[in-house]
Amino acid sequence: MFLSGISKSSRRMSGALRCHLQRRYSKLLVIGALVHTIWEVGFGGASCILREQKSELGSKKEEGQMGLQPLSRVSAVQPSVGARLIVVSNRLPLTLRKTEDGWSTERSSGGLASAMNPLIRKGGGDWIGWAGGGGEEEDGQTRSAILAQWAENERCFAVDLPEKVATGFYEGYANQTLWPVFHNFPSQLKFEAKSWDAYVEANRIFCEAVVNRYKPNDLIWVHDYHLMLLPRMLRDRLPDAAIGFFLHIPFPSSEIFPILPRREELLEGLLGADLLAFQTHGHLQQFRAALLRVLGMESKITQVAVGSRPVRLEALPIGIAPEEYTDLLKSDKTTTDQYADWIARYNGRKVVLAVDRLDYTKGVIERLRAYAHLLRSSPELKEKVVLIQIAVPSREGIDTYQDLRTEVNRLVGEINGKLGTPEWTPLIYINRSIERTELVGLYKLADVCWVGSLRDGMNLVAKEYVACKLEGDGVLVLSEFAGAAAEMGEALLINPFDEERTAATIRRALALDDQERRQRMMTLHHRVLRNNVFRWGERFLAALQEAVSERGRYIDTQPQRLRPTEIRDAYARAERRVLILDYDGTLVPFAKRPEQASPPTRILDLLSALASEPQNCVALTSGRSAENLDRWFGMVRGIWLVAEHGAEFKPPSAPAWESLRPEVPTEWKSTVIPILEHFVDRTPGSFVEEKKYGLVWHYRMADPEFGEWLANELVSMLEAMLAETELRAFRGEKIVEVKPVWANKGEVLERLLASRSDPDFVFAVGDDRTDEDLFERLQSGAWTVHIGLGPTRASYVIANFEALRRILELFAESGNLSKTS
Ligand code: ADQ
Repeated sequence: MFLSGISKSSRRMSGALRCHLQRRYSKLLVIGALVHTIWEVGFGGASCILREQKSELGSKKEEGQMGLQPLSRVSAVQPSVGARLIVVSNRLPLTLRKTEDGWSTERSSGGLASAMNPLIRKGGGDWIGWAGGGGEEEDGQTRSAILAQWAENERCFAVDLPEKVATGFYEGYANQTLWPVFHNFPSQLKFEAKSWDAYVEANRIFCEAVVNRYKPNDLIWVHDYHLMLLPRMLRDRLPDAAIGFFLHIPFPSSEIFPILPRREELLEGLLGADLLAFQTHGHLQQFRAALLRVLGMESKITQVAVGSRPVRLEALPIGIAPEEYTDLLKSDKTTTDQYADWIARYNGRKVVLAVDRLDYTKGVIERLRAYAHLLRSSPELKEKVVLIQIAVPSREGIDTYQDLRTEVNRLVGEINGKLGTPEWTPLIYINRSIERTELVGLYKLADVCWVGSLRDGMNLVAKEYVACKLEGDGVLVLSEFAGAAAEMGEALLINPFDEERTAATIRRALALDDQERRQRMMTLHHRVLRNNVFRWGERFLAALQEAVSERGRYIDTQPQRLRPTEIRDAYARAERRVLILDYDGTLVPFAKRPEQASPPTRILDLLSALASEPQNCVALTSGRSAENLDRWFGMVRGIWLVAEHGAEFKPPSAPAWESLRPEVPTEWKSTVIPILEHFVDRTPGSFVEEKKYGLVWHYRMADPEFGEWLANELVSMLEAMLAETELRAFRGEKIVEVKPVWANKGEVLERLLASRSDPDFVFAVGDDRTDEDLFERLQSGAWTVHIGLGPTRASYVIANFEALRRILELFAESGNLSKTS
């Protein structure tokens, strides 16, 4: 049967797939509704839905567009072993504040500073970032003197942002638009065009600062969501520079990312880098899905091609510098004294610890509610447990954060007021930054560390706690929505949105038996020590250097322009030739409807002339149906016809078509057709074509931007649905096609080559993805030719169908010449 040969589950496809499709179909309707909403509401309207890819991203070939633009070539640099590092992040590890007593320098808080500080201290490098704003005008000279000292002593180079730019950039687009969307909180999204302008301007100012410090061979490492436009800006100014980007926060799902205003610019901004690294594979996959859906760009797991330049993609989970914590534990007096204090204070009580920036993504409110639930439902814990919640103030200029603070304060009062006793305060709430020495003492003290992020790139607190558990005591309770969960499976995982079960997990953590606790903790401890921040930094920089070298190799493997005279000479010299020609987009331009692209007489004559040469085996390969090819090319003698991308073929003068597989199942079509029809309903001008083996959704006549957008949506949806079957969905020129995976031009190649033993000239030409299967199978001696721009495995490129006709005419002429000579 049709689906045999892949897996048992896929053999049961018709029923299983049907259910699967039905389940997915309901999702499709939701997505369809979302698509519709965005279309209706606008978010900037159609103009922001999908812009044509441009400049380095390559422009899409349109009918009648002749010229092939030269590929932009960025030369390869070989960074030397001791290459200098330039780190660029929004904040420097130092923050300058204007106080009543003058200027004060503080250490910046937060995960990025915690991670990068030890790395830079150990490995060296210049750090460019914003020093914090305010007061520049009043006391500019002293301020400049302090910043000069930072540069001299700490290699920290401050970027000054005008106040308006700083506010729009930091509190505006970065933290009220990007932050909520990237953490899957679309309801918190706020957008103003002027804050976007400030974001662009801030990135531009950072770009100037980097360009001013840059020397050839430097490695530039850009950090996080504040600077997503910077890689592209830098690439334009420093085309040869080695540029890496690390995203500390999660990348949102492909259903949420598209709601982001200015999403295309952000993706294009990132693609200026040589290396894009994410905290987890999940985030990386979401990024790839966004590329496909928003820019229509396909990518491999580890790479995406931007014109002729590869961008490497990596998942590199960040670590901590464990010694920064363990050294304090072992030998710091303040830590030891403070630990002794805490022990005395909480003697006999179990301590649960939570440490967060006060941010709605960290799940503080959800934690407090779950804690209240725990206390109410577990009377045996009365006076036996204390939750210490450390909450460092964050982004207080933003209303949402003030609301959060108010609600947290209310809950703290309620818990202690209603559930505490005169002898027992169940919740200790510390709403300030605390010293590392104190934090380490708390980590050592805590029986349980409760990380309840609703969404988090990684979460370093989880790793810091585990690092401090030298003896393997303590239990980590970790949200499954923190990136850390991907590599800390020995923690007790929670869904922080589920108050009741979270409370049950905390109860379990408090009662976990000694052996299990130690086993879990020691495994985590060793892993955190091993996968530390230095290893992460080394891996990032090694990947960046490799990505830059790859740029050089990649250029070497890019197709060359085909010189007509060169191939004509090779053709003329050959005695056993195979010519494999795609049809639509290759021999003829695309027409509005498939039936309108009938072959002009000139093409039929050329094919006849080439097929009549005894040295030639000529094959016409197409995605069209056998019936269509028979109608148009049935009269051309001596030609092979290959229909439906290789599913069926007809050798010259054979009476009937042969199929690559004996049986032709069709039952799946009745499930996929309604989905395609749903897209037809939403997309005026589009239609469904049913072929013997496949189904095609054509949208050439639809609004181009909307059509492209929906096509990406449809492919990602179908790909997920069809994953375990022999069917695949792919995009062609203004089409989405579903067909069996074995129906490809590469499969039929063997039959073709067998008909011309030991050929000394193989010429294959095509313009779309289906031709890539063929190019991949052909050996290096073959003349594989791709028409137009875009990534290809072919060895050569030519501009368009007209250039191909000229080459075929040269072939035909040289055949005539050899006959007359
Ligand atoms: P953050 O959102 O800042 O970082 P996180 O990873 O938890 O989140 O790091 C917080 C850091 O601040 C930790 O080093 C912690 O010890 C420290 N800290 C927290 N509260 C404190 C307090 N009250 N006093 C002193 N120090 C405190 C972003 C992403 C994360 C990602 C990091 C690193 O949001 O998902 O893990 O970057 O990539």
